[in-house]
Amino acid sequence: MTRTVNIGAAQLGPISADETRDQVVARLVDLLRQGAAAGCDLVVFPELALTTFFPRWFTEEVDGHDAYYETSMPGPSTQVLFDEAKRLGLGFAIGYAELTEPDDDGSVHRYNTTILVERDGSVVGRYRKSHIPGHDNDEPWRPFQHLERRYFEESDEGFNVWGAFGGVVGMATCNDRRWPETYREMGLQGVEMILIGYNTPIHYAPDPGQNALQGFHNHLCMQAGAYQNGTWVVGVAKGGIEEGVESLAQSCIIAPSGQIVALAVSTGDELISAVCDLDWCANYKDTLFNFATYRRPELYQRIGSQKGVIVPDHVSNQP
Ligand code: ING
Repeated sequence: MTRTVNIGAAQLGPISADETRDQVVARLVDLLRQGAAAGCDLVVFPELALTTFFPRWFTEEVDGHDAYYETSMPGPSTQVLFDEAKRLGLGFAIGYAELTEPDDDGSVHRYNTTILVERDGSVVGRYRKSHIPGHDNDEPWRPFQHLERRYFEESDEGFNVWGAFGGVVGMATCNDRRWPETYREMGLQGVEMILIGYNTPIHYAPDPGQNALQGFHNHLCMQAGAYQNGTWVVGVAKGGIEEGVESLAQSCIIAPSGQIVALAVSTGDELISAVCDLDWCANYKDTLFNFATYRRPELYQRIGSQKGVIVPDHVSNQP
């Protein structure tokens, strides 16, 4: 019996700063219904799917954007999303800004979070973004800010996987997809589908030469991650021109072969879907990328210990 999951990637167009949660959730519900009509079991929403990408603006106080965070999930505005998904018999994954309850010392924590919700409405997985890009203070030379390092903490929880939708599901967020370790950490845990939401401005201020390559780099890293770990990868964008900043769309569903099997064609709200055969993963996990047989972990961390290897100054001999 082949294990298949019908996965929908629910790409979002721009979310303006003054769009209310209820207005955004109405768009998400519409995409859920499109997913149900397409026979989806699981619909994947982007990173920060409930609000505009607020780290593009500097606030003097770090809590200056707290109105864009969720203190509970589901919360007052998102309960309808959970209810509709359950009514439709759909699971979903959604990225949002998480503001934690105060610790005993009164401190709170801010994470760029994604949760995985099964078809019965239960939250079965939570991932907090590990690789936080950008900068942590105002840099006026930029046409817009990318202050994720001001508004989100780096999570120390690492990359985990969950048994759900008949397979092994992992999650990552945006910049995580550019790091090969992201996929391998989950590949070593037998992941069969990795869900990745992203908000990616086309303009990369530190090196504008990369602007024209944003689409290429986006698919390059996810296709490589899928192939080298024998897993499905679902990349879901919030794209289009949001508050004057053009962001990459090109949401896609990638097979364990590295092939793109579904691709968004717009920069707006768009659902793409594919019936994903999870048993296809074994074609790679059990052959080319049979880690137990062919992988050499004992070699990989010995930076510079090999004779004659010139180690650049910036690469230290990690303990
Ligand atoms: N965004 C971007 C990403 O990694 C970025 C940051 C933009 C990096 C452009 C490089 C080039 O896709 C998030 N949210 O991580």
